[in-house]
Amino acid sequence: MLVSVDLTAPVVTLTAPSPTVDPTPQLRVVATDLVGVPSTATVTLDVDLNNDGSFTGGELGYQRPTMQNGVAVFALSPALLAAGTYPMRARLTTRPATRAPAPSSP
Ligand SMILES: [Ca+2]
Repeated sequence: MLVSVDLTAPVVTLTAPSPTVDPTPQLRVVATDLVGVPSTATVTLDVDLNNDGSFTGGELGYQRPTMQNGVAVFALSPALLAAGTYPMRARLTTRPATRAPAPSSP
């Protein structure tokens, strides 16, 4: 038997069909937490479009699917433009995100 101890953030699991020929594959995000996932939790999907191992620019916040009761099932949108390998990750936000202002150049 596995015992998990909940000390930190909810666990977010992203499931995608791979390999697939579908440019808009159906994805599934499941968030689980011992005390329940807050109803205000939102999911942000990042897609590493150029497969360079980092998520930058437009790869961040590629899609923001709707989550209900800790589960989001959705088709990837916008569609992927070419065959390739696209690492993805899902992030869970449980409170309104606060953004630090971008550094300004002198
Ligand atoms: Ca990238």
